[in-house]
Amino acid sequence: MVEALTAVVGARHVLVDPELTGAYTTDWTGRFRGAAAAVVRPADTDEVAAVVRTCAAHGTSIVVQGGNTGLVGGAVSAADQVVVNLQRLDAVTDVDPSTGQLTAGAGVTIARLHDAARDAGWDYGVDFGARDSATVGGSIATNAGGIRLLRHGDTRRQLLGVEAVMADGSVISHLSGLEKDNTGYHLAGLLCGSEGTLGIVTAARLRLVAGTDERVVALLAFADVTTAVEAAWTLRHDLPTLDAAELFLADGLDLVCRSLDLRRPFPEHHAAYLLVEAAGTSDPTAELAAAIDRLGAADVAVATDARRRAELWRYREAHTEAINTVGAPHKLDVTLPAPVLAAFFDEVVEAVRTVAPDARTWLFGHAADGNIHVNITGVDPADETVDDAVLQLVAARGGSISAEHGIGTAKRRWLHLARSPAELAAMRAIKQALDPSDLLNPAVLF
Ligand code: 2HG
Ligand code: ZN
Repeated sequence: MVEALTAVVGARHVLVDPELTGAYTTDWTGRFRGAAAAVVRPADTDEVAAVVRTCAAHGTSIVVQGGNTGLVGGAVSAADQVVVNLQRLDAVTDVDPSTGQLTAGAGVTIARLHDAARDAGWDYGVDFGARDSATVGGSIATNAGGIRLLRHGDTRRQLLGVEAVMADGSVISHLSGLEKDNTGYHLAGLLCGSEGTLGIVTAARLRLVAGTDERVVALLAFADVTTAVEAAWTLRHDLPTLDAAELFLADGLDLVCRSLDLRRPFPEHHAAYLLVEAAGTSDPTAELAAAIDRLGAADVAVATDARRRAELWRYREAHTEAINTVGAPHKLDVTLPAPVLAAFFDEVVEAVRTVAPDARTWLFGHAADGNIHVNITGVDPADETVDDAVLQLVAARGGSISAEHGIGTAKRRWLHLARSPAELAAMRAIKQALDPSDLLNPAVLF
């Protein structure tokens, strides 16, 4: 099989030495450690199709991978599998500044996509902390949400069409970018969020959003979580230019400042913080300041210039790397309905304490859409007791067990908490129809 794969992509792009494959077989957090028969790096859609046919002929299943920044073990392979890494499919083509569309290869990073959109006088509506490594393909596979979802929606909303290699090696290509096109099943929408289980997305036609160059960031401090959460919802209603509303807590801020050697943002300590960004075509500072006045914040820091804005964002975005310095975390990315969101903060800490008294729970996330990242450190990577306690609580409160990271291999045990037997049967029927031999990401989702 390795010989046949080498004939397709060239010897340089088939890796079998564990020294070389290691970076592709361990996830970003270090919690999920896999292996691989080979890591293959095809250059284009035709090579991906040939790789799929080769693996199928050898009865070897495939794990699809982009920037390997996923947080649910969805791109971590086993010793008898082939990793198909798509980072070389990194072309941005057919940029159309008049309609605000472009085509991006699966391996284009989210940061590069933003640059390409801005070069065309537009912007891309989805953004998140892993932007420098995460890829278009991975963001489609997981239907990534991120920090601007409250304004521009999720990745699926940006998707006009895809090119994809199916499990039988056939290629579907729908990159014309027609805005109105109700002609049968929306296959791009189906592949988006399917976590590589139905087909391998190799390129996407993406809708861009109008550029909003005038930006202001404010960090607000609150005496309690309830006031901070309510502030996020109030801003969502009162401030049409709201681009992001991100929440974190006192212990998370302490950890970030300690591990990254950052100066604290305020002289006093506060229980909860809300990082808010407003963006428009004219300066939104006065509008933001007026909205903030009504929120009951204990302290406020405002930044208009790019350097200072980035400094304020750092307190929020550095949570992921700061938590990793404590140890490989269990990550439970969940959404709660608005009415129970604030109470969830205490409830989840208590739920974890009950089953793992020595664990630490870190809470932060996208407050305005109810998405909280529950990170738990001090627990063995393989011990799923805390995962079970948190996800059962989330389901009992009417929430989602995966807001934006996907199910991967990490949460498939709990999929039944989020989907009815009839929904699961429909999902399995789709998988069976499109990938009857279980060739693509067989350990993911089900
Ligand atoms: C974020 O919002 C990412 O920063 C990562 O979704 C969340 O590290 C996490 O748990
Ligand atoms: Zn997030």
